[in-house]
Amino acid sequence: MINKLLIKSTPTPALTDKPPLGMEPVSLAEDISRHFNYTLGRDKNCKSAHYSYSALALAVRDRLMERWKSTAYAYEEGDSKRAYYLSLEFLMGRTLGNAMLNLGLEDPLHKALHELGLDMEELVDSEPDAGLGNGGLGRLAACFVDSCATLQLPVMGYGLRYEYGMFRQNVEGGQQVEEPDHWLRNGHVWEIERPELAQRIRFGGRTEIQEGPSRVKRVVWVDTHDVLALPYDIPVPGYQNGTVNTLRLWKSSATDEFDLGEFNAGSYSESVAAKNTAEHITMVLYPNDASENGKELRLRQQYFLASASLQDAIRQWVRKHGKDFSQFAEKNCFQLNDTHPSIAVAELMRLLLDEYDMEWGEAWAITTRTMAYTNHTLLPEALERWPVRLFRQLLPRLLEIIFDINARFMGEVSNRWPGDFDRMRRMSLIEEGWEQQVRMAYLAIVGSYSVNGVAELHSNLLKQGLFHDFYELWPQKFNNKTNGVTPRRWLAWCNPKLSALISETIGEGWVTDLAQLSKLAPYAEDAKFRARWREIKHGNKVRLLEFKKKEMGVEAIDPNMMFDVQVKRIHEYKRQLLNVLHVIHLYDRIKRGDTANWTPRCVLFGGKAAPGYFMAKLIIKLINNVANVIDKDPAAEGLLSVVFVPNYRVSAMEVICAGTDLSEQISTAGKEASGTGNMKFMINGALTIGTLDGANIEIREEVGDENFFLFGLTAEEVENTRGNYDPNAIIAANDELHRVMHYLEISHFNKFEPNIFDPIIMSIRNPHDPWLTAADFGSYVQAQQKAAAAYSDQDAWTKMSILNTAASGKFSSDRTISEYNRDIWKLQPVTPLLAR
Ligand code: 26Q
Repeated sequence: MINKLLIKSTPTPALTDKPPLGMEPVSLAEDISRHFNYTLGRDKNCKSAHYSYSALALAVRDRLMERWKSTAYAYEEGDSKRAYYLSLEFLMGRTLGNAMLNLGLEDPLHKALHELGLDMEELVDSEPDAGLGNGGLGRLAACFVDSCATLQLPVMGYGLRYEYGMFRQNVEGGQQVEEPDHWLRNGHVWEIERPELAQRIRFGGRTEIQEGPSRVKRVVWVDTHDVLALPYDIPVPGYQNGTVNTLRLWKSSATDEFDLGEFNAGSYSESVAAKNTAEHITMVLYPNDASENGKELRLRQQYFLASASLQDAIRQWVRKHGKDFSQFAEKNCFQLNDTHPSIAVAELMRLLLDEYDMEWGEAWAITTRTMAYTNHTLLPEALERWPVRLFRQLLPRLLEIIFDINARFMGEVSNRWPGDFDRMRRMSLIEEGWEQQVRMAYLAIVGSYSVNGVAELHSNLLKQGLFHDFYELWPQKFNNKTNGVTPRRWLAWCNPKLSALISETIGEGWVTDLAQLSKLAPYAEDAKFRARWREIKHGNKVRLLEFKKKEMGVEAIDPNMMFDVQVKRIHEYKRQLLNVLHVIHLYDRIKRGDTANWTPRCVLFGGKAAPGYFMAKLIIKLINNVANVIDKDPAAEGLLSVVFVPNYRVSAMEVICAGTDLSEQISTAGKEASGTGNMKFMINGALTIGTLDGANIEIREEVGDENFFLFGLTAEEVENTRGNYDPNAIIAANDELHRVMHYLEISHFNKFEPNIFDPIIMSIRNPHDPWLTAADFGSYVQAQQKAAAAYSDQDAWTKMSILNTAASGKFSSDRTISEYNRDIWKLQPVTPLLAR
């Protein structure tokens, strides 16, 4: 149903010429108080920070709302080309602080809250994180929508509104214990429900061939079990530019007539159960950041997102252009965040063929001119595959379309390489074997006009390895887009003191043009500037210690220690284990009395393990056991301290990255596609110790080798080591590693838990260890020694810290998004009516 009122009033003065809401302290205080008393119905006896937070958030939301509408009108009026970022994950974290910053409301709100006797920090901290993602890929999506709004690009994020986000992590007896994250329990002020835009999603059933009036035969998908997709819109403000874009999250819900059908058949309980299956789809985020193979509910989630989003985009198109799709590909682009939403390729075909009666050729031309695919992993085991059997059962019409796409594609391959049957087998969308599987990455490549990796090395390795056959066929599809992070959250918001110093020194332009940070480089030679830089880092370290104390109780740590930090998902390829082995080595040195010229260090770990990932959970246990032994040993006091911060999340990183001295980026070369934590640390003046992996390579290129602690095998050396790796010989030849292994092998850290770390010991000693931990230990220890020595010269360290921030401009997601736009989306920026 088209809303006549809205259409009529589209840009009429009545709606747009209302005086904008006041942005000064008095109006703000009035609105906060009105929301507290009337919208929320509270009074002076209400002491809960939650309601004050909600009142504040609603006052801020009102200011977003005006700009949100005026942005929507501007896009509508200009008939702009649009891009849609399809992602199963958006790891947004908190919204309030970011909204205040982007609306330029921080100062006036400070004053308003002061008048009302409220504490801004307490209110900001009472907001739960929106943890609708696992890690890098989900946070990247959040940084990207921020940059799109700041660049005034008409881009909408499409995702799922999970009832339960990423689990909360507790540590009990050194072990990870998962707790559900019911983040919506106290309501979510930032979302607007749009039931009028609900979409119907089909599952199950079967296909039939029917005689149609216009065509000889027509496929229809019948006897389906339908589910409704309800959109919830979240505002995404640009930085002080009047643009507010939309993140549209879908929630699943039962349809009415489905219930009724079952009810009429007399099976009331079955109908309630069916309602349950419908509502389960968006119940929980899969907490696994490597593919969890074959889970039906996950495939339901993926199709639900793809179908609802495509139908929504097509609805907008048809409203304006009717059923004329001739310009659709010029005006729309769908960016697929990994293969997770890649069923969209087949779904767009289905919608065009079956719902809009298009011919195959025309539909395929539109699909392959609108889809673009980003790959985020090189690990072959993480490539998504779905059993054909599951597809046939859940999405029979989509399976037919995938087979049709494959038949035509195989024709193309055999044209290009006649008789090369091995190549056809390798490139087929269908993997043969004891059970046929659909290869989702190949579906994404075949259906897209652009395929990109997320750092130079990663993109090159895709072309040489994983996707080599496809690169030979379509070299022009392949490109690189090195990741970035938003400077608003990851410097302006999370490090206010450093931001103020930077703005005072080089002006405020860096907030939307991070390359301007290079103007800081000369100040590395200015002793006064260095002193202020150092003082701010010290303050941030104190803040980090307070955060740690709040999260896990007291225990004094000296802020003058070097803060050596590794926070990220726990994965064997990320090698938290290598870091622990170095910690044990430092402990061994202390026990041997080898502490001349010692640099005191606090080694901080944080990160979640997938609940079913045994080795990752065991590594958490090892970190905690080692931390325990070291913290109880008076010999280590003041020299070495180890901390595992439980429940690592976006809002924790905001405190952690600002207070870090040394950033650990130590994955086995060739395994980390890019990394983005590495960038957040660099921007905030941490030095990196790292391998030549992912974006580390580009970080080192930007800052120079003299300001980076490099170690380890290269990706090429890693590949060449396969088959002739002898970790036991390395251990025997390296006294330091030998001693570390001895500590583990005499159960020094698990005296009362016999053998629990045996799997870890065996993995290090295994000649087939894919992560080559022993191979890189020696050079890692050397690089760590260099870092320690450098830190003991505080003046030299501070210079390097300043130079790291100064060289970090490339790693803004604004730069990344400008490149996506220049090479892939080709959108025009749009200034809304209510600019600012
Ligand atoms: C797939 C199928 C079923 C269940 C879960 C999944 C799944 C979910 C999340 C698979 C992978 C992920 C997340 C991957 C991820 O975060 N990759 C990281 O992406 C970052 C952004 O590009 C890179 O910087 C990191 O290097 C990469 O590891």
